[in-house]
Amino acid sequence: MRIVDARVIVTCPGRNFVTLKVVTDEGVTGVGDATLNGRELAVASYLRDHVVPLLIGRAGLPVYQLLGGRSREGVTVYGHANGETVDEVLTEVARFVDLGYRAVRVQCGVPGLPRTYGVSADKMFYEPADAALPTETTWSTEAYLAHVPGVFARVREEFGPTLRLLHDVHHRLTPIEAARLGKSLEPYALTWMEDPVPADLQEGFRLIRSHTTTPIAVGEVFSSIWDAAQLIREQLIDYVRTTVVHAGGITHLRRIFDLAALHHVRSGSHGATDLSPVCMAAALHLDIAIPNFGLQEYMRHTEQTDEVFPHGYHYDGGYLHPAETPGLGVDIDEQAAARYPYAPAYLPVNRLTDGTVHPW
Ligand code: EZ4
Ligand code: CO
Repeated sequence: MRIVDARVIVTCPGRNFVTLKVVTDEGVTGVGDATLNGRELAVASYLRDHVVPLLIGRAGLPVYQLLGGRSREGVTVYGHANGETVDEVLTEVARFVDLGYRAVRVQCGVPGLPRTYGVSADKMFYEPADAALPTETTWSTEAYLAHVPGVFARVREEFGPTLRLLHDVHHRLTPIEAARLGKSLEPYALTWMEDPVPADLQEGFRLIRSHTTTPIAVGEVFSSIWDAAQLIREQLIDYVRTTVVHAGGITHLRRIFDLAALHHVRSGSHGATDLSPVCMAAALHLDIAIPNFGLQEYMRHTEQTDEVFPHGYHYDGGYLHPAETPGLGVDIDEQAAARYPYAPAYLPVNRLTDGTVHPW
């Protein structure tokens, strides 16, 4: 589909309007309002003489071009390295480094806790919704806070100062506990400490912020700009992790990222495997276009998922690249989808060692 004509229509049905009508070779047309009150003809000339010649022959564009075009060559991604023991973690980090990753999230088992968030037997294909009924996990803030700094000390020792390291607290601490964790991780220069506390109480982040320079990322469960507005305006976070599918689609997410840009906050969209390749494709078009892109989470989907959602984005040397085909560049193979019927799967519940239910 190509643009074959673009006409500027100036009319005055009671008042002046300048309208641009774009016509394609497939008969699809589109209109846009270009009225500038009192300067209508200047805009008409601008469009006719300077813009329309640039449009002829174009169309069928990938979404990122509609968002203003590329700001960068590729989308820097991070992967999930995890292990029960520190040695296992080091092996997993090395695997990501060998694949070209420049940023790695590090999660480690905690001695004394039978299962910990972020640690999986499946390694790269980690899926926390792992059973038809919720499994139970155990939590101890004391054991966790005592163990994590040592893990990062080992990772830094092994991989040096420039590999970008991240860690997900998964909303398990109070603000003052998170402040302590952030302080204890400062020597290891994390790119971010994720979801240190549940973010419903936005002002609670002031407490964390006033104690530590470890950068903070939050927002994977936010559903609108209002969930992040105070955090962004008061510069209480460094990365906002909102996603296309949870936070209102591409247009609303763009609005959140634009507000963030004004306040030195960068994007760090959630990209767990429970977000389909459709969401990932949309995220990549935004990521490549916005000025304040930070990092994109990239948990690889399984072969079956990739089969159901054929897509044109691809990984290369630490970057994801959005498809160059029109739109998002992702499809759904309905026949393949029908071969995989719904199967109930729940996320775990989490309890303190005395049985108290605790955020997962
Ligand atoms: O636990 O998407 O940063 N990533 C995460 C994920 C979530 C899953 C489940 O909702 O926190 O692993
Ligand atoms: Co997270």
